[in-house]
Amino acid sequence: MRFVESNFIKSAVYPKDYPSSEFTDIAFVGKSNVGKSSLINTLLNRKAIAKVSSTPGKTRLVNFFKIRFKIDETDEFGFLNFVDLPGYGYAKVSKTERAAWRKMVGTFFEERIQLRGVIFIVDVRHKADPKDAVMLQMLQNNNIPFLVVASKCDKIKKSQINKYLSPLQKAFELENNQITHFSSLKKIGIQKVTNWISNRIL
Ligand SMILES: Nc1nc2c(ncn2[C@@H]2O[C@H](COP(=O)(O)OP(=O)(O)OP(=O)(O)O)[C@@H](O)[C@H]2O)c(=O)[nH]1
Ligand SMILES: [Mg+2]
Repeated sequence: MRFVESNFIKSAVYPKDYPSSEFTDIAFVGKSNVGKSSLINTLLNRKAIAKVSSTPGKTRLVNFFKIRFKIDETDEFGFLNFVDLPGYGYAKVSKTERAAWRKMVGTFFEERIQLRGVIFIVDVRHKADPKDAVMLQMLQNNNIPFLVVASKCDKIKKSQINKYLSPLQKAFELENNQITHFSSLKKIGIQKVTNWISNRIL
């Protein structure tokens, strides 16, 4: 699969505002500032279709993008939606906002029937975080297939990647094929993530 064209559709909070679409969704979740929006841009080979910011908490709504893809070794094309979900775990967020986030993301997982899988992004340098464990539980409770993507791997030495991935894999009780590393800066891991998405969609 190769992503050939992408367009922002809309932002939403409530299911009534989700774009109705006959196409399936792949969503992106993770703590604030882990690089969700950057990863989307990198996969799509776009500079800034998803808004990237040095200020955490930039993505506050559920953002939908329509993606046209080409299927490998054929002349066939198809469509899917990418969904950039707001990040969690940002310290300067009130209790009320936190509850609103939980409701917004929880409702999306429960009600978006065409959701086929989630790319769950963590910072490769960070130890297993209880907030991520809560997210994992939300995904498992809703039977949503997920791939853990350890981002910003350009920040560590190549030879150290397994040293960082193994404890995460262990803590989250993941199979080998449920975790991979990624760098938007160095464009590492694009193929693995794309293949996972392809297997969920095709
Ligand atoms: N070194 C490095 N920095 C990255 C990478 N990906 C993202 N960043 C930086 O991390 C910061 C946050 O990136 P975003 O893509 O906005 O992160 P996000 O998870 O969408 O953040 P929120 O929407 O605020 O939750 C920005 O300063 C990015 O430039 C990466 O692969 N390597
Ligand atoms: Mg973002």
